[in-house]
Amino acid sequence: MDELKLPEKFSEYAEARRNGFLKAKAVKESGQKLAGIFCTYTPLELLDAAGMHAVSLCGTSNETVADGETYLPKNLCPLIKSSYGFAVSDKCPYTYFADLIVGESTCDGKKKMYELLGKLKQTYILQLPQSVDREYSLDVWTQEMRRFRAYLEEFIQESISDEALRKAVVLRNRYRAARCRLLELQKLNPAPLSGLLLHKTIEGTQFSFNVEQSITDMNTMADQIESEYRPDPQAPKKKRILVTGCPIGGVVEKLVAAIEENGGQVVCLENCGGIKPSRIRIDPDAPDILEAIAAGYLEIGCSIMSPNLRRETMLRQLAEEFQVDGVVDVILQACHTYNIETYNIRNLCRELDLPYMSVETDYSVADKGQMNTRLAAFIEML
Ligand code: BJ8
Repeated sequence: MDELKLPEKFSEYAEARRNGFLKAKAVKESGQKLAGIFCTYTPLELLDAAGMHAVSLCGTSNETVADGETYLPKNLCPLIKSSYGFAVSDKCPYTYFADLIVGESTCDGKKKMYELLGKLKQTYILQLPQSVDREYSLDVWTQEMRRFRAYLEEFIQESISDEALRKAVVLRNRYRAARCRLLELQKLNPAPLSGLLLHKTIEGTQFSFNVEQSITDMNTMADQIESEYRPDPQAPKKKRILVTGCPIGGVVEKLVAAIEENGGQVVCLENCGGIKPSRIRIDPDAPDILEAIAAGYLEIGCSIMSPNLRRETMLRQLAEEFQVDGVVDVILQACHTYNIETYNIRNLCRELDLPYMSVETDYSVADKGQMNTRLAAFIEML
């Protein structure tokens, strides 16, 4: 393919996490409130309707893992240790600026970490059902939405109207649609973007503190890519890889390098930084807007649900839509739920006749060489 000239917005968003501190500070100085979040189950529409900005506090750096280990067991997922390490060492300005932290009862490690976090900052935990199959699951999660709304109303000392929630649903649907549009450019064959840039760009939109602007920018980037896409028919074909499993923010550089420097290309990011939460659509005109929001978020196929059939359904669809050649399942060390699910995902891939590999890793660079060797061999074999 001819060298694709990427819109400048890409580098702006790729750096947004690093450069967003000043924006967060400006948000605070203007008297607006900031909510720190950790999970894609967080109902952003409620925070929007409360006039609060949401910012991800998920730790993606190895630098604060040691800080986390001072208080937490070493045998814990790096995402949890890094996140807590940031909070306890005051190294994360977003945590520092956050007026409120919102967590969910997802995996054991995260929910127990939130208890400790609650001693440092005001923290609210939404009690997420552990299954979507029970007839009362939606009821439980809807009750949690109602309780959270009441909590936020108390917190901001204002009421949150249904109308504000419906407006927020429309905005977030548009945000998710723009995100999907960008992610789905990779259905083009050959795919136009590197998995690293795509991941960083999507991640960056969570640090812009302006959802409307992010929507415009994502659509502009997609327009530009579409109009400038001219594949070179002579270029060697790359193997099209789907990445699934745990969130990859803390390992994306070594992982994508190992894939893309060895003849592969990450065409589909299924996990939480990618498509998984982006396909949620919520009806803004639903009679009970909180129930509709609850139902939308229950669509997320996370391994903390038992069973977690939604993940398998989505993987089947994505493998076909993105014409995938192989699947790489990323497990953060000590993430039991995703680790155990590798059994099901391996079987699913066998059924789909798709080569599969699971990679267990942490945020250090210690396994960079080994990861590179294993992924090179995997891609070679495709
Ligand atoms: S919806 S994937 S963001 S819980 S922290 S489960 S890696 S041991 S992050 Fe997640 Fe929400 Fe699910 Fe997505 Fe494992 Fe670590 Fe737990 Fe983790």
